[in-house]
Amino acid sequence: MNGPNSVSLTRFLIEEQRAKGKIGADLRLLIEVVARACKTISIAVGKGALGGVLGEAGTGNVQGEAQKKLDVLSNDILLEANEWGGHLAGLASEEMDHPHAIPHHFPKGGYLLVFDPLDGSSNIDVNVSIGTIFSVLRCPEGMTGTEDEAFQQPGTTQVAAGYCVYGPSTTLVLTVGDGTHAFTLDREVGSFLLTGKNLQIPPDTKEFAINMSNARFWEAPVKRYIDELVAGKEGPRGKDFNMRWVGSMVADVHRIVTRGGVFMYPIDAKTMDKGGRLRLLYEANPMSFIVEQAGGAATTGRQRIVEVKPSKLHQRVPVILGSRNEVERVTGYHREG
Ligand code: AHM
Ligand code: MG
Repeated sequence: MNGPNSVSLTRFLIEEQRAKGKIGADLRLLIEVVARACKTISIAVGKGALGGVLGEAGTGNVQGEAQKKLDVLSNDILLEANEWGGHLAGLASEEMDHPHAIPHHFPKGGYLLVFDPLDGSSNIDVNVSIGTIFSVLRCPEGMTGTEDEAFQQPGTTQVAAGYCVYGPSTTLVLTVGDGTHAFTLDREVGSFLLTGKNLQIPPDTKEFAINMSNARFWEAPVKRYIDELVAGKEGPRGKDFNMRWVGSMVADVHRIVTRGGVFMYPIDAKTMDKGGRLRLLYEANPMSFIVEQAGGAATTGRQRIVEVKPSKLHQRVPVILGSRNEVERVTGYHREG
């Protein structure tokens, strides 16, 4: 892959800026800085037990979840990398109650960055793929970027979104609203190289991802849909389906972006009072943008995810995304009730 004709992330972004006018210099800088932070996180993750970074941090986040050392470290890496560049008005993350203000001695810019620094916390200590998810918004007029409300924008306003999966290879998947593209980290050279241009999620699939242990809590439309898949060839779908559940949204979505499938974390009796399991602003919205730009679909079961108007920074939402025809089918079951 690496050679005279390889396209680095930098070159890709400059060409998007030059040829298509899709992005400006500030957004290009922002994405490059996030990518650089992901490289640093990738190195920390890769050291595993040797780096002394595994285990609990001994703290909790705003959502009452125990933080791992790597959750905290990844959050700090992203904050430090992004606060000095002059491209951001503010940053928010899963690991912080409220947005992080840009220190006064640094210039401020017009963008907001919101992220899940290390998604898949339960997989950190067991050497299973984990990742970073991020979304870029514009800071609304009249706001400073330190208010929760500044970030509470529907996903349709995202100007860029991406994730970086730390698996057997480190892969950054990105959209700036002009398709979804994948870049693999060349560890020797230290740069991300374009390895997948204009990824396309097949509209049909034989693979689904859901935490089956929640089956008894599901709503009727989800139960109906999954029962049909599990019934296989002998059931109403007339074909066998296969199930995969990594337990890291990044890894499950990356599989779907690569070869299709449907990913579901629906609302259920256990998460009803919270509105769902996954977070809207830094999990569901960026993943929905990426999936839609790759020809897939993403809904709550009742509404396109990116059209949900957030009322809280850490709002949760039901998630059904991936191969278009499957997402439409399960959304149809919700409509029928
Ligand atoms: P996290 O952000 O605390 O890691 O939680 C989000 C993760 C997702 O990556 C994954 O899809 C889901 O939680 C797994 O949930 P479960 O443990 O119920 O299978
Ligand atoms: Mg997460």
